[in-house]
Amino acid sequence: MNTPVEINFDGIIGPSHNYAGLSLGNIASATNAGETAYPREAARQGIAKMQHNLDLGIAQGFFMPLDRPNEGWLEMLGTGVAGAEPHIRAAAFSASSMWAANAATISPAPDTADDKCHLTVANLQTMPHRSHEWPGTLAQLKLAFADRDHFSVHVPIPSPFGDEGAANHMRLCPSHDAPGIEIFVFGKSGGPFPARQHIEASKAVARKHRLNAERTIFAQQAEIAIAAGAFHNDVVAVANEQVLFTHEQAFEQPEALYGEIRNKLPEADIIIVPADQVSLDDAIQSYLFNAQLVTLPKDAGMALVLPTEARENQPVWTYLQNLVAGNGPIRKLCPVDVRQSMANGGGPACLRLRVVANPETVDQRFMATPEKLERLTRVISEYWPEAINPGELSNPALVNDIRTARSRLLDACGLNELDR
Ligand code: SUG
Repeated sequence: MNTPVEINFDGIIGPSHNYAGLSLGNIASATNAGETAYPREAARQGIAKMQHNLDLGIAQGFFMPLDRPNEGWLEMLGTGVAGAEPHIRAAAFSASSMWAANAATISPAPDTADDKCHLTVANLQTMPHRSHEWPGTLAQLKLAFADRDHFSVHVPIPSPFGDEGAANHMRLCPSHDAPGIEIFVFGKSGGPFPARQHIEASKAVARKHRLNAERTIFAQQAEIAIAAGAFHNDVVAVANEQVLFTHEQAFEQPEALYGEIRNKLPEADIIIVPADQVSLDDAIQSYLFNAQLVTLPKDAGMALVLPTEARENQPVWTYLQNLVAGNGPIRKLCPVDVRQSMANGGGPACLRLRVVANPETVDQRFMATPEKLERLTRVISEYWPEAINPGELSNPALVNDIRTARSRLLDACGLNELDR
């Protein structure tokens, strides 16, 4: 079995999961600031999503939560957990590495000049709480994809060029194991909100991944989409194999982009959701595009693994039901409950990083099986805090519980070398 397949690596939701309102431009994060979070329930929801995808017949992997609070980072800022101002303390505690779509950008081997799968860890420098993720993420990528015959792992793009990883990158191809085209979506401005992906970062990633310029596209994200709360492109568009499923208002120059895509990949199937059926606001509230658009085994077509919020939004659900009733490639809707992550602006697709590779070339400690997911659930049920309010982050007992919880998970996966 040497054919590369799509593997979804989910970020396990860490024991410090909380709602601190840290992400300007992310409506859910702002709305839920200060609410009590439920890390144990959150992590179980994440595991259930992974099990659901295994049940669909999709290869699944995972990444460990990072060591939080990040005391090394606080030290660089001349402070510590007890003395830090609340917004800095919250940034040090954030469990934001759960959103693995922001971990790195991936170019599978069929697209690259040296026939290796290239991964560039994202610098995430626009948001302070995410800017210190990359060293911990890089350590895991180097372990998981240590096989140098098949993978090439790159350090982050330097400042000041913000890079948010796969959330702003789409690949279209006839099938996962065939050469495809790669679309890098960058932001220029977003009204009152920051554009997090810089074009120079996207171009640098494309160069480092040794992509063919003829099969690479750079497209600007619509300013109105960012201003409406689509802080990453994967909130308004998703691609899988030959299908691009996108909101009409996702891109600044949609017609030019669709033309370039059809030109470079004639078999592309572009499904455009019109704003008069699903408004940008409904798209962002329901996260219908933050679905995992996956290819089902046995020629069963494609499925959208969606947040349950999409089922509760009437225009969105009506649109989706009509979509799967038609003759198009998307045939199945699978709502999953990831509400704890959703309340921080992270849907099913945010929680995963797609890597096209032969699973046998990946360090098996990062690959999921039903038994392993059960083992992880036992650790989570025993050690993850039940509830966290951002007001209690300075409590030393909580810090201790969070540390112990992560260590037990590393033990369970044989990944203690990731311990600090
Ligand atoms: O970067 N939320 C994340 C959500 C990331 C979603 N990822 C993708 N769209 N791929 C973010 O805005 C909120 C944390 C807080 O407010 O406590 C947060 O970081």
